[in-house]
Amino acid sequence: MTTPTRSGAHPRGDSHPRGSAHPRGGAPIWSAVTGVVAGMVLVAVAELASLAFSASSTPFVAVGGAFVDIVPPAVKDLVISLFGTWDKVVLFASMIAVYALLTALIGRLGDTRPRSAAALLAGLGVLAMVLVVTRAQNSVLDLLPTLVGTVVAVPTFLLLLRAVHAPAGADDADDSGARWTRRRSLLGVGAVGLLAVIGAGAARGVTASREVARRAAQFVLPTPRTTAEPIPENAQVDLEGMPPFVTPNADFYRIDTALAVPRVDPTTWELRIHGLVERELTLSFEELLAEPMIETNLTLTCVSNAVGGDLAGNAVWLGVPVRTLLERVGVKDGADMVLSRSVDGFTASTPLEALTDSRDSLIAVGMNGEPLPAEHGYPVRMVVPGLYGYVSATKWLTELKVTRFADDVAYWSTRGWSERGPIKIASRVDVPRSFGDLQPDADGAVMLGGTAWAQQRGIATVEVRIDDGDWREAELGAEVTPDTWVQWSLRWEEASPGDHSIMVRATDGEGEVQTEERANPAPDGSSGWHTVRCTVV
Ligand SMILES: Nc1nc2c(c(=O)[nH]1)N[C@H]1C(S)=C(S)[C@@H](COP(=O)(O)O)O[C@H]1N2
Ligand SMILES: [Mo]
Repeated sequence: MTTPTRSGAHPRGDSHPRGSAHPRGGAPIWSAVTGVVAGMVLVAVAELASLAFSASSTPFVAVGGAFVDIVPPAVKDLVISLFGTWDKVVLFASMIAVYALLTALIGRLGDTRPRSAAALLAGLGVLAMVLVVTRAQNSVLDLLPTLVGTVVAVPTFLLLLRAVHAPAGADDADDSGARWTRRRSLLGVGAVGLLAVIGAGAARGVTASREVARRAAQFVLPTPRTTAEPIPENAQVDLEGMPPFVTPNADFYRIDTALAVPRVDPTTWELRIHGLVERELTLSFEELLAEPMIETNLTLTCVSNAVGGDLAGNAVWLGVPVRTLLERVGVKDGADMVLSRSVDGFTASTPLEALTDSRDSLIAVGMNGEPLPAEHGYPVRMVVPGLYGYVSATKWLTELKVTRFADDVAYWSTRGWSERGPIKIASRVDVPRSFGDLQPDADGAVMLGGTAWAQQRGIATVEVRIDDGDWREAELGAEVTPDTWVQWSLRWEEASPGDHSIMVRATDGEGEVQTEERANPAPDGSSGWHTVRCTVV
């Protein structure tokens, strides 16, 4: 008696449509692959369907965005310190890995319990839909791409599972025929996977080219009423390896929680100013452009910047002083904070006085003579001298709520970061790079160089200490404003061959010496003296 029975030697056989008598050495792996391919179909179809919606309507972007929102500050800090601005690549790669693992497990389950497996796959789709619609910039309609993806992926999954397990035909004895049919099924699975990859790639490509087209249609910047201080030539230390004094837009560091850069249409954009004000104000983009604008040099820095890190950039910003708009709406007594909000739901809490005192806090539309790049907040963002970006530099700005610290909490403040973020004094060695070589000149001297900043107070002196020597005062490049970084250089005369350490500290315009005390970025910015090790060759 060789007829398989339900309780017999083939316990897994009952859910296979037929052919439990088939040896299927590869089936477990192939069912896992089937799960992964079905998962790819879900994402690819959703990506393609999202072309009719917004970039943020794809499940991947929504799931990643939700993940970014719940990750604890310590982890965010670690990821940024390990990967810098590659953080998003790392996030997407880990998401892909987790997703591949989950769908592979679902595929494996499909081997014995196809219905439950299909339900789980659908469950993943539903979970993604929930996350899509709860993203701030999305509406209910944005769940449609994921819905379509799920509706296509689930039956595809069941079909592929059946194909992978299908016997040759009625005649089980025809072994070569069985192998041939099997090979065809596996090829089919591969082909569907390939199609999914091509579809997703094409969708991404279209999104990217739309971005290019949109940029081409950007507006012409208005002329400022007062132009920025001209940058003297000697602001830039003339030494190979020094960063440019003005950071080109394309090289400007980018830090934000947005996985898909929000695409804001300036023709429908509005800025609403409300809260503790005498009269609310809503400005269209055209109205904003008609406001008197000023230009200002300002170095932006991120609270996540580690000692010696490069999450800082210096640009010329063009915009409307926040002060003038706040004067127009009339701030009521009791207000001490302005909560700025982005189209993607990010918020920052800026102390009211930083927006009403004499500093150049701007509602900015221009960066280094160009409209804001999409990554840096197009069409409108805020910049505030003296405060870290997370409490002031809201990109894709759409709302200012005049309020009180007691009543409202900003995005990062609910995640363990300090609700106020004045920038700490910072200085770093740029030349040499860490573990770099230094080549002495004919006189046996080497040039050292770096950058220092203390926005609002300015940098008074920078000192450098080589090995255990005395502090030596560095030469400073021209200071453009107290809100911009300065570059420093030091000629080290008697550089002796061998390994050395180079340490730097700055003193701000108020006489405060940068503290040696090491602090991590969380909760309110790193501190400590930057030291690099190098070799004089
Ligand atoms: N909408 C939005 N704006 C944002 C952020 C964000 O996550 N979302 N991040 C802030 C932080 S933490 C910093 S340091 C600056 C960085 O600005 P940049 O990317 O133009 O350098 O933007 C700020 N504005
Ligand atoms: Mo930041």
